[in-house]
Order: sequence, then structure tokens, then C-alpha cells
Amino acid sequence: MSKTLFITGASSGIGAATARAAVAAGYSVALVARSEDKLDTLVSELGEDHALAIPCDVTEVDAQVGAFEAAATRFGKIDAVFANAGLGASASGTEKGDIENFRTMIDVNIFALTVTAKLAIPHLKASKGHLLLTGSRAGHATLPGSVYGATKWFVRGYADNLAAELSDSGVRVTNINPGMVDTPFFDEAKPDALRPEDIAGAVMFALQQPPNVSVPSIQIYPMR
Ligand code: NJP
Repeated sequence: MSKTLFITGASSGIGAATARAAVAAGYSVALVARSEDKLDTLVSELGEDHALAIPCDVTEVDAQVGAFEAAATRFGKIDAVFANAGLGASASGTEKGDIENFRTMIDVNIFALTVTAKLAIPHLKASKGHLLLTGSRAGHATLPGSVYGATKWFVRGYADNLAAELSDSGVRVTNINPGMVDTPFFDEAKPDALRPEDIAGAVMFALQQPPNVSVPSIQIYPMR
């Protein structure tokens, strides 16, 4: 039986690229995001034998419960979970920032991520699996007034706390910290940035280590 990777934020960018890389490496993938049309297109590309579209707003707890149930029912077990759904700021800083955007960033980047981690744990304990969280270079830097950056400082701290909680369970935890990546996260193209495939490669590197190796954190930045 092939291994199963559950990916949030799978409809575009880093999540979609990781789904492609994982299927190429022999994984089955459970694809979670709100955009059903994009997930269906990705399933058509990857093949229904290896990919399942699970339309879900990760800020809704019941929807995430259903997503994990659907993935486990379809593939029998979940070997890895990539908590990757996230969004950025509509304006930089706190003074110029938009309060509703603060709420949405905190809901998706922080609250929903904790729900994904909690729901993942029983599956990953059973499979001696792997939990990966998308942080950011912004969680390793001081960006004036940035609420987005602070959500990624949360991810950085939370990944370490989860690793400590799970240290005796055989579950590995990896915090993936990209620099700028050319994805729909931005409204305009970023030609000097990393490609989503670069981050997918980092995720697969962490996933494919032998059982005696832990990769707590990867920082992957563009050269320019
Ligand atoms: O962006 P994008 P990335 N419920 O916009 C999903 C971090 N990061 O791949 O729901 C469920 O292509 C959304 O799906 P949909 C970043 O913070 C990026 O670059 O259909 N899903 C889509 O699949 C984030 O954590 C850069 O709209 C929800 C996905 O999230 C991660 O990388 C740098 C959702 C976003 O895909 C992936 O971002 C860095 C919800 N409520 C960290 N809300 C960068 N691009 O430069 C959103 O350091 N999604």
C-alpha cells in the first residue's frame, strides 16, 4: 500500500506542487482547500487512483474533521500531514493593515493550523508518521508591524512545541520556512523568487529521510 500525504492549501502554489512531487514519489494525496474546481483539475492531472479532492474551509473545525475522515476512509491510513494553508497581508504593517485581514490571517495561519495538527496526531501516531508545517522566512525576521510575520513566528514556536509533545511517539515534525515563492500568494509575478517546486523538493527531502533522521526545520530562500 502506498503512503498517504494529507495536504491543506493544496489547490495552488506550494501545496499543489507538493502534491505533484508526492505522487511522482509514489504517495497518494488527499487534497484540501476551498476551491473545488482547482482540486478537481489537480485530481484529473494526478489520477483518481492517487488523489482525492476534499473541498474544505480549514477554519471550520467540523469540515476538517470530515476531511481527515474522508482521507482515512479512502486511503486506509494517513502517513504524513502537510499543514500548509495560509494567506498574507492585504496591506503591510499594523497601522495601515486591515482588521478583517488580521482576523482571517490569524484564523487560517494560526487557528486552523492548530486544528489540523490536533486532528492529525491520532493518525500519525498510528502510522509513526510525519507532520510538516509551512512557516516562513517572515517567522525568522523582524518585519515592522507585520501581523502576517507574527503568525509565522507562531508556526515556528508551535512546531517546536509539537515536536516536544510528540518526541516519544515516533512522529516527526518539520517546519518548512520558505523565502519568497512565486505563487498566487502574490497578485503579481515574482520572477526572482523561488518556484513552488523548490519548496515541494524540500518537503519531499524531509519526508524521505530514513526513520532514524529528524529534520526539525528547513529554511529555503531565493539566491536573490
Ligand atoms: O500561496 P497560494 P502559497 N481553507 O495562495 C489555501 C506560505 N508562504 O502556496 O481555499 C482552506 O498559492 C488556498 O486554497 P483555497 C503561506 O503563508 C508563502 O505561496 O482554494 N484552504 C491555497 O490552496 C502559506 O502558508 C510564501 O483558496 C485555504 C493555499 O491556501 C503557504 O506558504 C512565502 C484557506 C494558498 O496557496 C502556501 O502559500 C512564505 C481556507 N480558509 C510562506 N485559505 C510565498 N508565496 O512567498 C487559504 O515564506 N487556503
